[in-house]
Amino acid sequence: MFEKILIANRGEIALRVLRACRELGIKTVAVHSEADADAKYVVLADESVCIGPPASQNSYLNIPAIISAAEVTGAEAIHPGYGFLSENADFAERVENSGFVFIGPRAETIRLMGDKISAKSTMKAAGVPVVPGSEGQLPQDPKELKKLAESIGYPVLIKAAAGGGGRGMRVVEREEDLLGFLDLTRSEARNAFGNDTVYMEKYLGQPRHIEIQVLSDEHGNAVYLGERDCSMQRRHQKIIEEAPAPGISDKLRQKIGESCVAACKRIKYRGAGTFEFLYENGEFYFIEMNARVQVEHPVTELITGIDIVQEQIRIAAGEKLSFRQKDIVLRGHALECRINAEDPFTFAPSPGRITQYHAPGGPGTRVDSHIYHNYFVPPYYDSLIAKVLTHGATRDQAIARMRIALSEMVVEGIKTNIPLHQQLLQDKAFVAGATSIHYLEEKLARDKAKPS
Ligand code: MV4
Repeated sequence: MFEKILIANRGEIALRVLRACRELGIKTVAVHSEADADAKYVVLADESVCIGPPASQNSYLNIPAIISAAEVTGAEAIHPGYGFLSENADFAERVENSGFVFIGPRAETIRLMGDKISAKSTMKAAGVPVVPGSEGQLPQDPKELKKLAESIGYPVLIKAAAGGGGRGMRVVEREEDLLGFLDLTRSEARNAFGNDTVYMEKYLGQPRHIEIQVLSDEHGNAVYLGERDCSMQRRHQKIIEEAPAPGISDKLRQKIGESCVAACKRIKYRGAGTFEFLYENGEFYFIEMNARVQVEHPVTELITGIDIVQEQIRIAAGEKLSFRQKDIVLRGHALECRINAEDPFTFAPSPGRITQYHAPGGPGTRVDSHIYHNYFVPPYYDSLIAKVLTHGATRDQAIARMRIALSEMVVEGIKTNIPLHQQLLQDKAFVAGATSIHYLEEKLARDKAKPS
């Protein structure tokens, strides 16, 4: 096992990784920007290194500064968390070429999954069900393009190969828009990603977003840890996640889970990963793979009892998974509410000093947060300040516990989206487990038109 790990991230996930290291008896190095000098994880870490000014570009994305910090502190491995450099194949490569272990997949796997066309064709070949669409690159000939769209069936969706997470997509409802929208998406992709490769898929109108968590070691062992439903989102920012997904049978879970495990073995996947699916009319359709730990990983931890971050570290250290698929039992139901420093209804960011803070607690409640009384939420980064999680024997119990947790939580001095969460926890469709990826935006539009 490693003796010292450098944590190349900030906020709640830096603290989450730090806690995993401490439990494994591993020393930690925190790297931080000038704006995060008084962060909790910086104080708790065994060592810390300031890597630059507040802007992420000059600090948390500053590859030479992070590698130098690992060199001067004698860290053996680097945990990238999520966001920032976590899915940057060049970073993973430079970390390994500098003699450190990257806690995540091999650079080549990150690159494969970063190109959404190669990710999809890899998964299809491995037996994972994918959204019907073009195979590889699109034809040049307009007639061929129209024939392809016709055979997929309108509406179709044009997606950038270098996109993902909702960037670089356009729905085409009818043939007369096809060529124009294709050019538009291509030029947007060229501007945004420096790569104008696009592909085409059947557009699914009302899907849910369900993802499968996997762990895969370097000895050919892989497991799936069930699924999460992340349909409650706005502008591709998830706000509530849960596990298991409402209405997924054990049989269907097993079928889709086994296909993900087969894919992991086939590509020799290393570490924790997530297969993202759209789920509509009882069918799963793969869209993307995330080659990192995700914000919402704790809902899976609560129902499986497995510490995903510790497993990432063990796998990176070359250990074998200590459990098999049959050892994994899903117990009860878990919810996560992402608490953001923002206006609950306009979504305008609300950085500033926290003048009062009381965290919720009690049976089945977990709070992952780096904030504290008098903490200053800096304006430079993501607005996530806390993840409030509840676990119960049933979904209803997890919901009841979440209502209580949110009612106990006090964050003053800044605005938070707690009031929005409180509304959603009373929402009929949410409580019935009957939403889709468009539900929240449609609800917000309705509420705006007709304030209750
Ligand atoms: C889709 C889709 C409908 N049909 N693909 C958006 C983010 C990116 N990961 C894929 N996305 C979508 N792909 C087909 N063929 C709808 C979305 C989508 C979405 C997906 C997951 C979560 C939220 C979403 C919000 C809008 C659109």
